[in-house]
Amino acid sequence: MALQAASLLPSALSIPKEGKSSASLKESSLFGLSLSDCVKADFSSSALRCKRECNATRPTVRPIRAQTTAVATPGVTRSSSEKKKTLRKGSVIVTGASSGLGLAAAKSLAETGKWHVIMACRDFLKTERAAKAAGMAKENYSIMHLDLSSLDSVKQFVDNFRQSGMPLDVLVCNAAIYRPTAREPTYSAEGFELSVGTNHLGHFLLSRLLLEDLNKSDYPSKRLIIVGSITGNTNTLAGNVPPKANLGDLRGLAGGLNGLNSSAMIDGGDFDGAKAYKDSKVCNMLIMQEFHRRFHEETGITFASLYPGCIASTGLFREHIPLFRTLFPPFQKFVTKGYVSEDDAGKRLAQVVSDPSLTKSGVYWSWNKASASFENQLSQEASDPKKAKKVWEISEKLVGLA
Ligand code: NDP
Ligand code: PMR
Repeated sequence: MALQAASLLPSALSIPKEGKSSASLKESSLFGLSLSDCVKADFSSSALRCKRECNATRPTVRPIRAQTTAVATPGVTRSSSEKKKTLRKGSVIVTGASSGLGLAAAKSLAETGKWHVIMACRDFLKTERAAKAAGMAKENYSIMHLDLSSLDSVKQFVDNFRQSGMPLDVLVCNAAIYRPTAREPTYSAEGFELSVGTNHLGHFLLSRLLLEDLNKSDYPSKRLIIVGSITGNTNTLAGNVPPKANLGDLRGLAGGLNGLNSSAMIDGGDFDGAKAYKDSKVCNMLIMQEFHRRFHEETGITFASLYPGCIASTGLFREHIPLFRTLFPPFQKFVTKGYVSEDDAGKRLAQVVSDPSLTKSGVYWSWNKASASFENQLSQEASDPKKAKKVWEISEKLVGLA
């Protein structure tokens, strides 16, 4: 089994907090239409994990070595004197690789034989089954436990990863939750509204801690990729479907998003699960740019984000009402024509991880109808450097880095 480490950790706690009145409950919507009868799906993560020691199946801790059939990629040859050296396998962490985009990208990278994928997931068994079902060869992946809704879990993951002795060449922050039918906020282990807590704050701490590891890598192209989305960008039609992303003056974020002495929403408004997701995506895209401004020149690391297309049938919509899940894929296929399959989206993300032509930093990638990548424009809010700096500074305090 490709298990490297899966720790028993206090897992995702989504605890409804007291103190929110029903006046703040939001109607859910289907394609923008109000639906009062939709049912809130319960969200609970698998609480029990297999406890395994980091090196249980890896008796000697050492960096991943090139396979016997290692390929010398022209774009990654380091200098003329080293020309004969073949490049070792790249080592990439993908969060949320148990399904959807993350799994498809993991599969796409693994099957090149040039990458070892560390699937950083909260549900070990689900991930192992998914990797097997996807036909991933066991020497091409490891699974490590990571629950982004717990900062302790994030720190534990970083420790486990370091103990494994593997290098880190690329980090992909992909995992996310979307709670469009939630009528009340639920909270992460540290008491942050769960969508922003998981999608933004968990990834923020993870990438801040792992920056050091990325920096140590001797791989020719080191990258930190944070998955964004069109729905966080109000300069698009999709981004104008209510509720629209809007971080406002960040008063809710500054107050800790705890729903008690501050709002659970970044802008300080009433809770709205769909908006919380879109706001979290704006944070993802802002943070990628702030990383670029702070660290690209000094480290040479490429920081990038992307919108992979509308992958309308992934688990992201698991909490949406059944009617939405039935109609959304054909709507995207035949009406907006924004649909993309999991496989194709996975190839796009894999391109951003490994394509030698996509090394530009500070960029938000999208793909045109011919499936060619291009550098897309972010909305005004999602590209506002002042807001990015503020989100960064507040987030540092919330995750205990400042
Ligand atoms: P999926 O639901 O299929 O994948 C989300 C992944 O995140 C799952 O592996 C899930 O794990 C994981 N995850 C959720 N919560 C946590 C947590 N607390 N700790 C660790 N992992 C967690 O959705 P997608 O593949 O669609 O989404 C992947 C990314 O793509 C997201 O960032 C999303 O915003 C983005 N995106 C998706 C689009 C789409 O149309 N689907 C469009 C644009 C962007 P588990 O299996 O345990 O639930
Ligand atoms: Mg959208 C070109 C038009 C386009 C695209 C590319 C998307 C992508 N959507 C488009 C248009 C529309 N959508 C229109 C016109 C409507 C109103 C009828 C609409 C509605 C809609 C809903 C209700 N769309 C949605 C929802 C969701 O719940 C999804 C969402 O916001 O998840 C956060 C969603 C999405 N539309 C997309 C994409 C990519 C999503 C979901 C994924 C995401 O951003 O992560």
